[in-house]
Order: sequence, then structure tokens, then C-alpha cells
Amino acid sequence: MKKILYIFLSYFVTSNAFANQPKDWQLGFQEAASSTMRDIVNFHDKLLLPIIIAISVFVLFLMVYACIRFRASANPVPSKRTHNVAVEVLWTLIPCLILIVMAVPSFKILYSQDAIPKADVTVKAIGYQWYWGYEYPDENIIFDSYMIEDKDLKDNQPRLLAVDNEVVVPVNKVVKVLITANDVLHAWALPSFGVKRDAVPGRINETWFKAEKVGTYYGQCSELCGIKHAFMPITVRVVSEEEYQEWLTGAKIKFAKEIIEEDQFKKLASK
Ligand SMILES: [Cu+2]
Repeated sequence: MKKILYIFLSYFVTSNAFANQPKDWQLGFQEAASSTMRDIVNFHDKLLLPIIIAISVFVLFLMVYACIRFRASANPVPSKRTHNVAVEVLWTLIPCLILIVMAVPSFKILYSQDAIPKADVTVKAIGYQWYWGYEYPDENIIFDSYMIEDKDLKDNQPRLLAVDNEVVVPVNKVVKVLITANDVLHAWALPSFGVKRDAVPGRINETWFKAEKVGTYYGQCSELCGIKHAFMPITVRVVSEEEYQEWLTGAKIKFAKEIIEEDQFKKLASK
């Protein structure tokens, strides 16, 4: 009972430390944290759901009507009619129109996900069996990101979603994500940013997001990739620009890809 009450309350009480992750008994999407995801949620809630409900109600009405109106007891001599041109034209044209109405906004969202604006930060995500590796190609940073085992979880870390090294990105900046894999197919997916792309060995896919709220966001590998598929989560921490710069300074030392002499680094950066 206490648990049910807690779940119920969690829908209305938002905590200060914003974290977007699946909730128990969740219905619908996670809260949107990017314009792309907001478009997807609006498309689903305001267009797809009304169409689905209207079609379901209409079909149910037709079935009930046919059961009652054409029941055997009321129709001792059954009708032999097989064709009705008007009805046949209508039930071909109306579904076509419905599909067109759905296709236009859906393509618009799809193309907006594909056209990547000028990136402020580039992150490369590489899928491995069974963890994610990350690279910041412009910053000489490389690290691996493993799930935290149950026994090592801290209080505020969600089970099966928290990782040891999180991806850190600045808020309100365009982050371009290059996605690939090293062994089998994986998929890099973050529901609250509306991001999901396959990680294919030998090929680089790309997508982007612009996080609008500071917080921690959780996603998972979304392509069945082997026995520990469920244990390679994705954690992205969105921070302010200052915090990001602070993190970069530390990460460049901790996760340095190559040891680069300072003057050499300056030369590379000026190119
Ligand atoms: Cu995977």
C-alpha cells in the first residue's frame, strides 16, 4: 500500500535533483528534455492517440451494430448483397487520407532529427559487448562506461541504469553523437532526448540533441546484443557551461587518449 502511495505521489512531487528514468507503473513517455522529444510526444498525444481512439471506437460500434441489426432471429431470410461501390471507395480513400495526415508531421520530425545543426560538442559512443566506450574527439578524451553492480549502488543511483563514468555535456548546447560498435549491433538510446540510433560495426551513425534542463538522464542499449544486453546502460549528466569546463579540465588528465605535450596540443588546436 505504501509503495502504491509513493508511486502515486511521485507523479506530482518533483524532486530538486532532476533525473529522468523509467518509473514503476509508468504510462506514456518520460518527460521530454529536448525539443525533438517534445515534438515526438506532441505528435503521439495530439495526433496519433485521437486517431487510434476514434478508429477503435468506430470499429467497435460497427461490430456491435452488425451483431444486433443483422442477427439471425431478426433476419430469417439473409441478404445476398455483396457489393456497394460507394462504401468500397470510401473505405479505401479514408484510410489513405488518414495515412497522409499522419505522414506529413511524422516526416517533419524525422528530418529534424537527421539534419544536425552546427555542433558545440561532439561525443562518439562505441558499443562493446557489454559496455559503452566514449570519446570526445575534439578534447583528446576517451573512457569506458560500465554499469554499477547492485552491491556497489549508492542511495540515489538507480539499479541497472547508473554507470561508473557518465557522459557529461553542457546544457542548451548542440551535442552531436557519433555512434558505432566494435563487435555486434547495439543501439544508443536516450528516451528523454528522443534519441535512438543503431550502433553498427564498421559504420558511423550520427544524431544530435540539445538538452534543455540540467540533470541526469538514463537510457539503455536498445538492440538485442547478447547475454548482457540489459546491463549496458547509458547515463548522460547535463551540467552548466562552467561545470562542464571544470569537468573537461579534470577529464583531459584522467581520460587522456594520448599524452600530448602542451605546446604540441596548442599547435594541434590552432590547426
Ligand atoms: Cu548492446
